[in-house]
Amino acid sequence: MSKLSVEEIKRASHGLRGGIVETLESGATHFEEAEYQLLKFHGTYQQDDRDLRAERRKQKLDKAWSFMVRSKMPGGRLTAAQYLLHDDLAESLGNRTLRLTTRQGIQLHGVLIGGLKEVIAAIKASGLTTWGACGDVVRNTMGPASPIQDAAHRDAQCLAEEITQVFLAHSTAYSEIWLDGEKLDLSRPETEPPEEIYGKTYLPRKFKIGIAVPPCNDVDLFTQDVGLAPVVEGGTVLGYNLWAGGGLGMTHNMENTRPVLAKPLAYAAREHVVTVVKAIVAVQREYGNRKDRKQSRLKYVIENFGVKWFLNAVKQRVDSAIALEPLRPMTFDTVSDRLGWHEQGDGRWFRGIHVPQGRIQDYPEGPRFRSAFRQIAEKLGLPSIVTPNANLLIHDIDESRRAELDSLLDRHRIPRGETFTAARQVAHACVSMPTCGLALAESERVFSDMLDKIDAVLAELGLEEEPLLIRMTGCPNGCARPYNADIAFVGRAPGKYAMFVGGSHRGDRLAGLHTKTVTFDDIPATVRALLADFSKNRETGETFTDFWGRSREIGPEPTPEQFHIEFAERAGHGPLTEI
Ligand code: SRM
Ligand code: SF4
Repeated sequence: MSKLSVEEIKRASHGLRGGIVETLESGATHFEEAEYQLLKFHGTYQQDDRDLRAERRKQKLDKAWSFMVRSKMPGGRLTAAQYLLHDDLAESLGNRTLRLTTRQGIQLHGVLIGGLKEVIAAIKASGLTTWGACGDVVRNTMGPASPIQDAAHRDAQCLAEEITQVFLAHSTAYSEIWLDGEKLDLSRPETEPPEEIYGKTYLPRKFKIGIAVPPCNDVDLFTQDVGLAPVVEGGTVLGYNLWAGGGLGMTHNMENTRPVLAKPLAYAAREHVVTVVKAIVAVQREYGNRKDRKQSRLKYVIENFGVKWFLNAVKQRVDSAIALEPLRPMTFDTVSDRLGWHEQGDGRWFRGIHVPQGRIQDYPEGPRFRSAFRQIAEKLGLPSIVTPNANLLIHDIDESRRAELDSLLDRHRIPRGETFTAARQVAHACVSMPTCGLALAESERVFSDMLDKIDAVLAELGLEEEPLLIRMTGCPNGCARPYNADIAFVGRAPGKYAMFVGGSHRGDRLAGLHTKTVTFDDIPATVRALLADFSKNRETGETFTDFWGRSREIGPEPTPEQFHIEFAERAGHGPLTEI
């Protein structure tokens, strides 16, 4: 029998049920393709331990199957109890680590099929959900991480919650499968709750929304399908600027796949923002490519039809009284997190803690992140926020308890991230090996070593304070958002990476292909050559981002057709044309 497409699987799934229950009850160690695709909508990915693959194959054993479970928290907010629950689950049913994600989620790895129901039910009971954390729906909505008590931050967080509620799929499959909810009589489809927003086949692909409060662009809003930022006047949020059509995934050497930064769309008054976002999603549902998943993101709809057409299509789907005006002026200065101590604005404090690659674990002889964060939640009862750079902010801290928190961190040998080089503070690498089924090269596990070497280069050149954005991924899908970084490494094959240069620490410029293949061992020397040039030729006060923008004769960023062409070759093509 020929393999069903994801569209066919969704259509035949009875609201994303498929045969998930049957497989769960069968005692199988893993799911077959159709159920595996549906499981994503429920917030879990089937994986296998890739470190063990070869040996198990030799021994004629099946793969070592397990599941990643992803919790979805709008704007990354976690109560102390919710944090503790994840830690408990990691201990009893996971691989004893937690992974903060680049969309402010939290992942458990290594859950066996027999533990899935308990894990998902417990997360739901804690007030969070895994429903729609993955799959062809609106994913976790990102919001400004800093818990600053002003109108813009508060409203952005409310909006992230509103968007989350509006875009939850209505199917009762989740409650039936994982929460022992009432079973739907599948012979009476009229009893199925209608999916007004998604329809029977949901969206053509994943859909991502992020809200930033300027000047901080921590959510990397230009990489989102829809990016939003509040316009504030006299302490009141009047409305939001909207950008649309960002997205990063591409395939090496495949010219019609490429990252795209979101384009300015419109300004909408606050009371109409959710309606406008719903209209944008509707256009993508209707026009997104359902035949080729490599062409199915909103970015290609907008690239193919143009922004003007797209804005008109959105206008046609909202009440004519809703004004979609030109964007109001605003600027962004950094995608970085606020590490260290900061005032919230309500007399209390928050503390940003750097978590290397977002992995919460206790390192033998090193920092004990897991024990420290457990105690912060358990003993101090403090809530936390996952940042878009996969760090953790602890907040709502009274002045009188700051010393207590610092001493707890010291006892667990947690380094002060705010003292790191500026580059290290914001650098990130995706999960990759051994859990990610798509990884072509290492990322998370080699990143700290690579940063140690780059730190040495920065020290040698006196660039420790330079706001340099460095990111790495194990494949071209772009989970650590490499393509708008100053310098990025994207896995091609074991030990080999494509190197991209020329994005920006503000997140507002696309990088270009510097070198098709650089080996892991050659990375420090290659970075050194770039930074030595910068150090020698920069103008006073110029950042690497600005230096690159000024000094590239061929233009700072590639046009779409140039994306897969190395700089050296592009240079031979003459000056850039306008995008
Ligand atoms: Fe991602 C697929 C991990 C953020 C683009 N991503 C995957 C999978 C599920 C692999 C798979 O499909 O089998 C990875 C699981 C690895 C593991 O073992 O945990 C994975 N993505 C992650 C996380 C955990 C990386 C991290 O270091 O934190 C992030 C989870 C965020 C969350 O909580 O929801 C994560 N992924 C992103 C981002 C960044 C973002 O959303 O801001 C991107 C780029 C932005 C974008 O979507 O364009 C991203 N992930 C992808 C893609 C490429 C999509 C495309 O349009 O081509 C895939 C592959 C796919 O969808 O086919 C993918
Ligand atoms: Fe896996 Fe690739 Fe995403 Fe890294 S970028 S987590 S290797 S899919």
